[in-house]
Amino acid sequence: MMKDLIFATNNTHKLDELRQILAGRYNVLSLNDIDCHEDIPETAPDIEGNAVMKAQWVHEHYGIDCFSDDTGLEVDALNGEPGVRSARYATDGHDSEANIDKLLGKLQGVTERSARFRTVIALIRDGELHTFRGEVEGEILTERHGMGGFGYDSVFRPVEGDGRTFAQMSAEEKNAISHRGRAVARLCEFLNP
Ligand code: ITT
Repeated sequence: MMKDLIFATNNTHKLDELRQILAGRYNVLSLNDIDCHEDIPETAPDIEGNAVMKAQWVHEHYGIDCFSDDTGLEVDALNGEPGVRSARYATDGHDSEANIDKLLGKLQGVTERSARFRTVIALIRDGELHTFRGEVEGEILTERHGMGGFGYDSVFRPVEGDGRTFAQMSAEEKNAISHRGRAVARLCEFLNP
């Protein structure tokens, strides 16, 4: 019997990635699967705080073990923006196309385009909190390349790789080097040492 793990996210792309990475090892359940349809607060000043807030909220309201992911894109030329505001950079909603347009607009004419994705995963197991981190260095291109992935993937080219963006890679290729893939690898090591 595969063990259930609740992933406290409303982002179906993240859910798909996690299900693929943990396939055969864990049965990843979504908020939908546990009939949670609320908007979980994410008001902390950094991604670690938001990851912890989401996992604790589900634990408090449902009394079950769970984990969450909070991710930010940090662009050096923008002093780490959009960072913790990555999801709502351009609008109040999660409009990835508008977020990319805003980012490319701010970087117009900027040649130093280094950036990184950072993920913090917060796990609550047996009432105890554990956090896991993952990062990937890269750069922001001047236009979109590729149709895969989600969020900012089409403008992010990882340093490790062959010049393609995350949106031009297969899910396996992205997961092997991505912020989330790395954070999940640490989560797995902890769960199955
Ligand atoms: P939750 O329900 O898990 O909070 P969310 O979409 O609000 O989902 P985040 O706050 O962590 O998640 O997302 C920050 C933003 O960064 C959001 O706009 C995503 O589209 C983007 N993002 C997250 N992971 C990404 C990835 O692997 N590649 C590209 N963009 C990503």
